[in-house]
Amino acid sequence: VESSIPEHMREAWRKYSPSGFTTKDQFETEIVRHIETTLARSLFNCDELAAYSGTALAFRDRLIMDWNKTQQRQTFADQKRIYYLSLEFLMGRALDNAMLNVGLKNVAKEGLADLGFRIEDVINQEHDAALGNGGLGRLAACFLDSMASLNYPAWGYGLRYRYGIFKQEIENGYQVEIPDYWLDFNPWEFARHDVTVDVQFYGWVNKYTDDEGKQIVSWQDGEIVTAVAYDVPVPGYGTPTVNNLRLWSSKASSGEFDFSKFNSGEYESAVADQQRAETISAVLYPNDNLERGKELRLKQQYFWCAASLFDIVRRFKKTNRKWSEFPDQVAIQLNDTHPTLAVVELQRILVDKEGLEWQTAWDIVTKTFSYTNHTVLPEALEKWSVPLIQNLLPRHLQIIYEINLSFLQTVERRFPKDRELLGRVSLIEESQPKTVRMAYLAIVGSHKVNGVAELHSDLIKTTIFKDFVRIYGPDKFINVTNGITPRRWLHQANPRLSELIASKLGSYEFLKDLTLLNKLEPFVDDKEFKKEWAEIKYANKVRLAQHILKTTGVSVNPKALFDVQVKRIHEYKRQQLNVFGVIHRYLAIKSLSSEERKKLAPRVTIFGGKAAPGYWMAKTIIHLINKVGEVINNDPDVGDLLKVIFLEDYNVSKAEIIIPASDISEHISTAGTEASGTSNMKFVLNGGLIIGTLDGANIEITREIGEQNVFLFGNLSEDVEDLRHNHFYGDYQVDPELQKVFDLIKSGKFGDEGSFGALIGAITEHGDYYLVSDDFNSYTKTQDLIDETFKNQDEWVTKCITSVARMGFFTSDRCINEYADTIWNIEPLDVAEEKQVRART
Ligand code: GL4
Repeated sequence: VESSIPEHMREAWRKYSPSGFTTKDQFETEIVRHIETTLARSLFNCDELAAYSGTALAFRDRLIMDWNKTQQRQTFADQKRIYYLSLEFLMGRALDNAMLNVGLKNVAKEGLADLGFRIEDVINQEHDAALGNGGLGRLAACFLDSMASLNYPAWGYGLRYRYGIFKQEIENGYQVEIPDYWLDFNPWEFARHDVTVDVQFYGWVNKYTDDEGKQIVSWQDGEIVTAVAYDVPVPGYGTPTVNNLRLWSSKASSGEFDFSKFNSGEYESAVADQQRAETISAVLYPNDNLERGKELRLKQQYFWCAASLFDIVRRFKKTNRKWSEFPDQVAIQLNDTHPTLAVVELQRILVDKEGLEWQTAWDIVTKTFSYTNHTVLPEALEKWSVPLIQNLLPRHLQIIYEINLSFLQTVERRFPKDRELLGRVSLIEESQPKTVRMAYLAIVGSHKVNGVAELHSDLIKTTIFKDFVRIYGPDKFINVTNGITPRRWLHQANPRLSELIASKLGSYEFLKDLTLLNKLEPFVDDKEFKKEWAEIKYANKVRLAQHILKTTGVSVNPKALFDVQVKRIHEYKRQQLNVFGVIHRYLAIKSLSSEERKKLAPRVTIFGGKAAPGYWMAKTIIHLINKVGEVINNDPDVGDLLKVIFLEDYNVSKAEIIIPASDISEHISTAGTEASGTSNMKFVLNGGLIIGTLDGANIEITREIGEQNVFLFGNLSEDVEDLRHNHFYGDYQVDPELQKVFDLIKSGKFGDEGSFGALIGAITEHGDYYLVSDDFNSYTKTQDLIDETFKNQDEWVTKCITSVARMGFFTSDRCINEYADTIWNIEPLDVAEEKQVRART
């Protein structure tokens, strides 16, 4: 390619191509230039937002140079690439991350100081990129960071929602949702108006035989919506690799937009068509672990899958390879079942467009795809109504039926006459209306299926996918335990702790190889080190206390034990267990004399998290927490012994303040319900201990850091079924201490007895599905043990340091390497040469 360009042109290009700032002076030149020209501001009206914008643009320039080179390098290397398809990418802020990854945060800090700004204030101007709900979306973001940091040729594909997850406000104790319009100024994306894909919906299928006797299938008419690519650079840490996250935005296709209508004065209907197209990428569905079969959601899924597949196939075709080599060049990971239509779409492209034989095409498809399951909750498993698909994607429904037919035929041959098995594993559920079981389609269309923590991967094999293990054998189903990026979740969120660790280990190499943390263990007896460790935790708590005061008006004592539960609000995550425990503690305090109270360990219980707007029970839990807080925080008998805080609008950037400030965090889901959890890893990595059930990754965290460093409680997942059964058929009674909590709530102490009664009723009348009562005693006893342990600060800090030292396993780098080796079969790109070039310049 390069040799086709004349030397004098190449020479000029080389001479003038920007090299990027490295010094403070160069940075200041860049930022001032951007503020004055790109933003048309000056010294006299440059506020913090403008300073942020200028800084972001200066760093963007640097990233985009590396981005260009990375893309060229990957094209020349011509290796297999991984495409990560996810409907959610919960990226958070980009500037701090970019500065740290490029390694120029100090340069920026000093440059900004010269210009009259504090770097923290500048960083705080940025709006979070919140294109996700919770753990699933944040995992995708951690994976992008690791894939870039490890130099894998990787692309993310998602949707460019105009509105991310809603902003949460609390009014009179109730959650209120505010739309999250985040695109006013977003320097981190590049609109590629030249990279578009036309995506078809509705219409009908025409099947005929052509003159040569060949079966032709064509999908005709319907409507066309155009996908426009927006590229977001994803910088790796300490490497020249900057990968790409491509987000699709929908707009009316120029062919579709009816100019004749416009001319004839039907402006309104012409504009309505346009708006209908733009609606597809307008808003993120705000549910976590819940599926609601809405047509617009199906449209989003197909729109994004079709655009991404077209793009991937287009890139493959440029290499002029045979179709049989497609799986040697392309791996596609399905992040949950949301992108499962991509399986059907690739089969459609290969058969209908490229003319491959059905079976040849299907072999290519199954070698290309792999699928990650993220939940066993039945209400989260996607099932699309057959009539809905029939109408929106008529050709895809035919293909699904054909896939099903040939799959069931294979099953029938292997297990003759097992009619029930056929019914159970069919991709079509014979319900009213019929539905397509998307998880089953994803399994059939993939060569590997993985769960996200050991227990979860075992559970999917013995419960929801049991029959498929019989059919395909056990090797198709594997475990890849989740991980988190230590760059954002240690170095960025907790810079002082990262620095202290680096001072002991001799370098920041642990950020690239987290297992090096084990070299901290010998320091657990180092007095000076422990003192510094404790000081850093205290400083982080002071910072959070200031945030709490500013946002809630409640003053909390940073010397108290900070007990944190931040995550989506969901009955299975059991924030209700936590708040009932808080009321139990309140009753205990009230029952003591003022002398006895002096012996108690003061505690601040902090909650945060969003409830899906349509999830009434979750909203009621938020309301109860806030009302309990009002009563307890204003009771003079309690004082500093107990404070209850609900932090508004929990998101990635708030997590970066909250997590480093925790002493204890709560991961207390009913055993067998939380597939993995990832905040548990973040808290421990930041020197906090956890209270948790034997669920998800808690189990592996315990194995790594040692049982003596974790506060475990509650029933085991293997006993859950029997316990539930017992609620209805045994002589079952609610825990007596919990009953006292209920009595207080019902007395009206916290108001709103009606709604809160429903929370109680779920436990006392409706079978206590989440086993709150069964685990209550064990939970409160364990909380008492935590109080006792916290009183011995020296022992506590020892536990914290030991735990951090043993957390190396939970980096997303390990996790991505496992995916690369066992599922994707891809290699990182060699960037040694590029690094040398860089070192020379
Ligand atoms: C989730 C799980 O609930 C969570 O345990 C897991 O850590 C996360 C990433 O694998 O995926 N599944 C869904 S759905 N939402 C999640 O956060």
